[in-house]
Amino acid sequence: MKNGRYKNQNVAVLGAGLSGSAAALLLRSEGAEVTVLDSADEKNLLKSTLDNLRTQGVHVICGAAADEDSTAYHMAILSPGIDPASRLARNFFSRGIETIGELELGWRSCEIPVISVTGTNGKTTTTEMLAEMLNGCGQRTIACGNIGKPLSEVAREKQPFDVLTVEVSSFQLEAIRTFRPSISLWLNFAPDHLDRYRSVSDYRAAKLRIFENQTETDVAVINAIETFPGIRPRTITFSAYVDQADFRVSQGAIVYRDAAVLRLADTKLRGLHNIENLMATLAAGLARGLSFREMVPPLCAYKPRPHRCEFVRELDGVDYVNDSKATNLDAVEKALLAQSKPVILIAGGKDKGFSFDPLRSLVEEKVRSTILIGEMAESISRSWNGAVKCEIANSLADAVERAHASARPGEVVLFSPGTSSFDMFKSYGDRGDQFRALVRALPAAASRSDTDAALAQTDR
Ligand code: UMA
Repeated sequence: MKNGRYKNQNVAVLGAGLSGSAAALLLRSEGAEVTVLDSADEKNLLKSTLDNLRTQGVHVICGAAADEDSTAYHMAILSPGIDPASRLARNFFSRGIETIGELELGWRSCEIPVISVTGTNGKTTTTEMLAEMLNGCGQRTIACGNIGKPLSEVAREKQPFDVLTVEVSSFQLEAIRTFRPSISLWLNFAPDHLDRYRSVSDYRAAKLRIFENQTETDVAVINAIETFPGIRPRTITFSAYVDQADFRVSQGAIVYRDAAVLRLADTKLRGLHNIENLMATLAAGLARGLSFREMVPPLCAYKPRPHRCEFVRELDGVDYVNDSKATNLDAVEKALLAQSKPVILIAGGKDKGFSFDPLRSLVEEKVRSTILIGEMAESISRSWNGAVKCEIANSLADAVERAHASARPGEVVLFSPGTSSFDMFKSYGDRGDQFRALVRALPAAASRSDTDAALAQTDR
């Protein structure tokens, strides 16, 4: 018989993805009887995940039976991707069953201080860079949370870390109760996820919960161009756009209170948005008691992850850049601003409830031609009609072909979709991997004309 804080409790876990699976295994390890419920049919879920859960004594209910389950539970754990307005979640709220998010569950079992990172864009880069920097400075940590490894999994594994570096999304924060990071990072804010939230202010309110349980002894690293009335933690501010901040930019360097601490040319990151990510990382390190002398070498060694303005190749004088991680307009704007060459833009994807109108003037300025894909192709074409040439492609392969055919030497083909991938792909990673493979398979001009000549021969 297992012991633990959930002994003899009957707990439901909603969702059989990464979060649900991690939550179920943590609860089992702490003595609970666990049922995982998922609205999808069993054949559409990962067999290895379900097999592993069942081997650990977890009961699994899938499909319509999950949405209609009427068993009594002590509490329920909600996966972040499940909308509280979904049938599955409402079935628990309407019965008054205490429902918390997976992040909150992981936090309750976690005995290690937490640094948490939120923001509309740059969360993953900053979380990963911060974790690499802390480890490089001898503070043992792991990058977890929305980045891919759920906090509940880290809490169950009980490895000897000094601090946890946790990427947190609005979906996770909206279901917290006591989650209290000792250091919180707020990178930036822009409209997103309007398919889930009724308004931009609802989305911001969910994110602001990162500060909710922090006290005067905690630290908030915040973007100086935003206001956060009434937050309790001590603040460290940063900005690449204004000078009234603890961290700012001057003469090609990041400056902290008038002393240059990091030369930008020494890092592998480019663009003002990445400078802010670097500033926030330095600020978090400072709050952990590190010196700039310790922090700078690992920061300069950090290489950004794939799918974030990732240079794929140069072909016939044209650069190909994979920015599949751009799942909102703010990210496309930053990717466009970072380009110094005329752009052939491939954009489009799932309809998340917003229009591409706000990018119209920037697109007119930076983009020579656009190729649109996915659910939003028609709507983006309407938004940018008259500002730039818009073509609609019937697949990503077709879009890459069209871009290759029309790009001229000295231009850049930028794949920055501006919305999420789930209409055509498994994830932004899958979408970016497919783009990269398609680009790598493109023939160079010489071999293209060889092929054309060979085809012409055959035709004759
Ligand atoms: N499901 C239902 N009923 C519903 C809806 C979904 O049962 O009404 C089920 C699905 O059938 C599926 C499961 O819920 O089996 C999926 O749950 P999930 O969407 O929470 O996915 P996880 O695999 O648990 O991944 C989540 C995060 N996903 C989302 O927030 C959408 C991952 O972030 C995160 O890496 C992971 O937990 C570990 O913490 C991804 C993401 O896209 C990267 N995040 C958004 C973003 O970054 O913009 C917020």
